[in-house]
Amino acid sequence: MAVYAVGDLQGCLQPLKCLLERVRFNPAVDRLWLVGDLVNRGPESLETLRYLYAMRDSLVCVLGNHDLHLLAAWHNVERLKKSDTLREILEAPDADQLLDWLRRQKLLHYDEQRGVALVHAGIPPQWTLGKALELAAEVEQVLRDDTRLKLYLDGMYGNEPNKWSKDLSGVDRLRVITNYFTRMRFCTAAGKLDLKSKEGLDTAPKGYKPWFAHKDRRSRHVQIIFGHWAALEGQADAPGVVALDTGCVWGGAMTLYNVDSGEMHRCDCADDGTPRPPVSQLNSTISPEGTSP
Ligand SMILES: [Mn+2]
Repeated sequence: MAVYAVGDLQGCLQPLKCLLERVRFNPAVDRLWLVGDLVNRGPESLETLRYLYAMRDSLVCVLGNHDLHLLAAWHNVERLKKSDTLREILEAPDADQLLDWLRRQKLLHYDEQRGVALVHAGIPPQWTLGKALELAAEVEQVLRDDTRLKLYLDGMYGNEPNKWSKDLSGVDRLRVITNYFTRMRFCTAAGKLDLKSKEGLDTAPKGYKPWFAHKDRRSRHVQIIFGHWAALEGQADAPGVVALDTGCVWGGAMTLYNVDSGEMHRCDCADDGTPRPPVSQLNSTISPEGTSP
């Protein structure tokens, strides 16, 4: 049995198939961990979701900002933006089945035996792994709760509050937890978020660093596998963190990581014949910042 983790798919199904063939992935015995952002921007979001749903028993999946955006659009189609490529999912006859599966996924996964965590954006420096798991579970419970789901999805957009406090309650509390796990890039040592800067490492405001670069980060004893940050190009310069978003949807590559051996595999995403946004748009469209989760 092998465990693999794969970077942001964003509707790019062919490179995923390329990687699974490369390692002769066997869904009967092997496991595939997904860092989230399964859909949006890429060419085959609906087919990607269907493909994953069909192999759901072999997957561990954490949600990304684009996945939450899809769930919000499922409940309120007005949430769709011009740059989204999610409408085909919402209009599919099997949409309810796929999205009901999606909303039962986690924000944070921890494999105790391996000492490895899986999360879309990261774990903020001020939280221990235990605290992070506890807070992720709060949001996961709301996602599964029909009576609270819509209120959460409508209220999750926005950049405030920009820092965790145990005194937060209601949708503000859920929003900041969600932003840490699914949108964070730069923050202070105390966990104050900057959600406005672009992806480039040189864009951080004074006092802010990549979440994983804070020396006293309380989850530093656990390996953390994450995606979301294509500009890192798979190079997070800190021990114990594995950055897997290598910008497939922008014509980069998709990366598959063997969690036990550390071996990396890449399949190129540029040559599958699908049209892509020019690289010049990368900064403005790489993630639905500002108004999206
Ligand atoms: Mn993302």
